[in-house]
Amino acid sequence: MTVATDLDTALKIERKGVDTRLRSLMRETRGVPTRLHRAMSHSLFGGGKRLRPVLLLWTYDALRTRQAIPREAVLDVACSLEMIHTYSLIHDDLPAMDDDVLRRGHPTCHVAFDEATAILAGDGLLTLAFSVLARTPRHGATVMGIIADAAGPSGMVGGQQEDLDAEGTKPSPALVRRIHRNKTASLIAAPMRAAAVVAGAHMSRIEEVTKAGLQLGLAFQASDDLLDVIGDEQTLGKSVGKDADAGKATWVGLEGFDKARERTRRYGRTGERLLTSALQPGRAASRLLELSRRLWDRDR
Ligand code: GRG
Repeated sequence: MTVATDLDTALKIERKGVDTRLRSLMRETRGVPTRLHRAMSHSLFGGGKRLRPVLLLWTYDALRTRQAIPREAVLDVACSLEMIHTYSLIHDDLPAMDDDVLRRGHPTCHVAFDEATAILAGDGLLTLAFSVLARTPRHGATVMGIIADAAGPSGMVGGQQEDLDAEGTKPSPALVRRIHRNKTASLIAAPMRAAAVVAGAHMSRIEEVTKAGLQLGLAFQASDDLLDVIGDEQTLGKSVGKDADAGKATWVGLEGFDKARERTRRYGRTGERLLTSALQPGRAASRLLELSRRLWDRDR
C-alpha cells in the first residue's frame, strides 16, 4: 500500500486545476471535426501525471517577483506544455515509431481511432498549444520561442530522430546523453525556463533554473529507462520491457542496471543542487525541490 504524502495531495490539487483548464481550452475550440476533437481528448484526458505543467507552475510560484504575470495566464502556458507533451506521446506510439498499444492505462490513440486520425490529433494538439501560448501577456513571443526550440528539430523532434537512428546500434555515451537531452530533458527544462521568464526573474536566475532543469530532465529519462526494466505495467499505464527488445539507446543497455541507477541519482542530485542554489528558501521552494526529486525517484 502506498501512503499519500503532502506532496501527493498538493500534486493532486494542482493536477485538478490543470485538467479543469485543459477541458475549458478544449471546449473553447471552434469548428474542430467531432472525431478529431474526440481523438485529441482521448489522449489529453487519458490520465497523465501532468509533471510538466506542475513543474512550470511551481517554478513560477518559487520565483515570482513583482513583475510576474498573473497565475491564470501561467496556467494556460502550463496547459500548452501538456498539449505538446501529449502530441509527442501520440506520435511516439504510432506503428512507424514505437508501435505501442497502451498509454496512460488506455489504448493508444491510433488503436482507439485510426492511424491517420492519431497523426492529426497530435498535429492538432501541437498547433493548438501555440495558439494558446500566443495569448500569454507580455512574454508571448519569448515563451513561444523557448517552447518551440525545446519541442522542435533542435530539441525533442531531433532527439526522436536520433533515437530512431540509434536503434540496434551501440551508441557512444555522448550520443546517449544528447538523445536524452533533446528527446526528454529539453521539455523538462523548457517549462522551468518559461516559468522563470513569466515570474519576472533576473536573467542569471533564468539560466540557473534552465541548467537545473536539464539535469533533472536527464535524471527523468534515465529513471524512465530503469522503470522499463523494473516497473509495473499497471502502475505505469504503458508497456514495459520494450527498450531492450528495440535496441534503444539507454544507460541500462550501455552500462548495466546498477551503473545506470547510480547515474540517475547523480543527474538528479546535481539538478537538485543547482535548483537549491537558484531559489530563495521558503515553502514554494521546498515544494518545488520535493517535486524535482519525484521526477527521478519514482515508481510511475
Ligand atoms: C514523436 C516528436 C516525437 C517525440 C517523442 C516524448 C517522446 C518523444 C517519446 C516518448 C517515449 C519516452 C518513453 C520518452 C521518455 C520520457 C517520457 C517523455 C516519458 C513520458 O512522460 P511522463 O512519464 O508521461 O510524464 P505522462 O503520461 O505521465 O504524461
